[in-house]
Formats: sequence, structure tokens, C-alpha cells
Amino acid sequence: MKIALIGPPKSGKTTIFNALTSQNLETDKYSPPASDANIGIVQVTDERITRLSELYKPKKTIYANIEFHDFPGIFAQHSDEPESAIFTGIKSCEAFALVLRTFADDELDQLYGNKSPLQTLNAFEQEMILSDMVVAERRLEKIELGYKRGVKTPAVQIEERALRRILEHLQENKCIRDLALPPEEEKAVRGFQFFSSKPILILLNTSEEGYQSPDPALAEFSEKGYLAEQIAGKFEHELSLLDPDEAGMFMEDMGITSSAKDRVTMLCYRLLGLISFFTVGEDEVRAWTITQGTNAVNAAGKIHSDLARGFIRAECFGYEAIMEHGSEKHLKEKGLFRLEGKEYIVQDGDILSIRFNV
Ligand SMILES: Nc1nc2c(ncn2[C@@H]2O[C@H](COP(=O)(O)OP(=O)(O)O)[C@@H](O)[C@H]2O)c(=O)[nH]1
Ligand SMILES: [Mg+2]
Repeated sequence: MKIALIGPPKSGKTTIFNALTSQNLETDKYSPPASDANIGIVQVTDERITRLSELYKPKKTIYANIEFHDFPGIFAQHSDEPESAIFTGIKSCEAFALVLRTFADDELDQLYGNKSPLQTLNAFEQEMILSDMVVAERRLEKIELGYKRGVKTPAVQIEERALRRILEHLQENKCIRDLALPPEEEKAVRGFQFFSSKPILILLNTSEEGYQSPDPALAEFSEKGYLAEQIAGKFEHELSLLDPDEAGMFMEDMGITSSAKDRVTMLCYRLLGLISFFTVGEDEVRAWTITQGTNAVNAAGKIHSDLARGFIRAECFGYEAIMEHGSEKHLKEKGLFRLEGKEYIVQDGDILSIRFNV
């Protein structure tokens, strides 16, 4: 899973990236924006994997991970082209974390203005809508040219219908993520990776003092249906560089129950509607990330395409059950070891073993 950290210049994207990845990349007030994204892979803390690993004592324990891509400020220049490398990079991410500055800084106010968080979000969404309109319009022009030359396949017609619907929606100043397209149309335009189709998580980068009280903007965002979280970026970055015991003491003082990394990764799961299932054994205990509502055969395909192709049954039991009864043998005796078919909807915390034949 790839999450793009985006936001206005100097809102603290790299500072938060540092906090999430325990790195120490330079952050400063005056340097021009970097030309490339910083990329970091973060292991998703999951107590359940830790405990399963204690039980099975496997050779390898593999947690889920999230890639964070820290992009230089975008939409700062109006020369930004829809096909630019940065845009392409951002669009390859599944979701956005929009970093907004709420810590006070007069100099940054003067250089970059001091819009409220909500105004900044609106400005970003506006730019996304405009950029998506350009992409949709250009593609529609090409399709029409094709029609004139006699290229009018059913597939292109589906795409055209989808793009017209999208364009109309964008012209009403609405994000594509709020538009429900019929599945075949959604599939026809998926490749465009429209900006405004991606879910957004709001991260308010707050001063250490400001962290003590919730920013009023948090309530505004949640009222509008956005997931939003307050992060004392600079402080959390310092914490991320300490050893866990030391960090724990400081966190207690600040009234922070879990690290920025753990809070943000959890929010990314919520934002994208993700859950985890596990595979266990002597060789490996491992977490797999799937979308809520995924069936057993598609979950098996996450592990390996052969497992989906030759799927027979999923042997399944719950994390809670194995923790309560201590071994698979006991689970079998209690009848808690199930066999599930292709259509079974995998639940968060399920432990699966796929029987297959290819
Ligand atoms: N006081 C304070 N300063 C911060 C915080 N986060 C970032 N800064 C400062 O803001 C400037 C820009 O930060 P940076 O992370 O490079 O912003 P980016 O351009 O969004 O990547 C730097 O001088 C940081 O030290 C914060 O939480 N509190
Ligand atoms: Mg930066």
C-alpha cells in the first residue's frame, strides 16, 4: 500500500515523514522544494502478529507494511502539468495524507499565507478537480477524433460514457470519490487514477503546546466526513528517534497513547477500509492486508495466484480462538476449526490455510 504525503510548501510533510519512518531528512524553512519524493517503508504494528509469533516460533515473522511517499509541495505553481513526473508519482499512491500546518510561524505566514486548514483543503480539492477535468477533457477529445476515423468499439463507448459522467460531476465542483459509477464504467477509467477519486486523510501538524487541546478544525473536518488527526510533527519526530522506553515516558507526559506512526497507519487502514488476515506455521507467521468484504478465493490470490486458481477450501480459525485455546489441536476438538468455501467473506483476524490443487 502506498500513501502520498501531500500539502502546501513547508506544512511539515518531511517532518511527519521523518516521524513515521524514524529518519532524519533535512527539513528547513527556506530551501526550495525537492524535485523527488522521499520514500519510506513502515512496518504496521500489530500485537496479534507478535503474539502469534510467540506461539508458533516461526523462522520468519512478517508484519504488514505501508509505503509513505513524501512529495514536494504540489499545486504551488500553475505550470503543473497533468503528465508531470510528480503528478504521475502521486497518482500511483492509493490514498493521500494531506499535511496542513497549524503551528504558528509568522515568516511562513508571510511567505505562504495563513489560510485555515479547511480553506487549504478546499483549495487542494479545487486544484485536483481542475486537473482531473483537464485529463477527462483531453481523453474525450481523443475519443471523438477516433470516432471520426471510425474507431467506435463497445469498450471505448463505455469509457466515453464514464468520462462524460465524471466531467459533469467535476463541473459541479465535486470530487470523483463521491460519484458512484457502474462497475464496468469504473473499471474503464480506473487507469486514469484521477486525483479527486482518492481518499484523503487530514493530518494537522500542530505545535507541541497546541497538541494539548484539540484544534477546532478537527471537528469541522469530521463533520464533513473526513478522517482527521492532530500530530505534533516536530515533537513526534524527536520521539521516533528515541528508544521505546524513553519515548514511552515522554509520550505519557504528553498524554499521547500511541506513536504518530501507529496512529497514522491505523487511520490508513480505516480510510481504505482494510483489514488483516494471517497465515501461520513453522516457517512463517505473516499478516496480509485486504479490503473489507474480500472473499476467501481473492484473499488466497493475495498470497499467490496459484492458490486462487487451484482453490479448494480455506481452513480457517480466529485469532481470538487460538489465543484462548492455545493450539490448533484444541481448536479442532472444540469444533472451532472451520472449512470455508470460495465465497466466504474473510474477517479481520482470521487465520487461513488454503487447500489448493493446480
Ligand atoms: N514549530 C514547529 N515547526 C515545524 C513543525 N513541523 C515542521 N516545522 C518546521 O517547518 C519547516 C518546514 O518543515 P518541512 O517538514 O520541511 O515542510 P515540508 O515542506 O512540508 O516538507 C521546517 O523549518 C520545520 O522545522 C512543527 O510541528 N512545529
Ligand atoms: Mg519536504
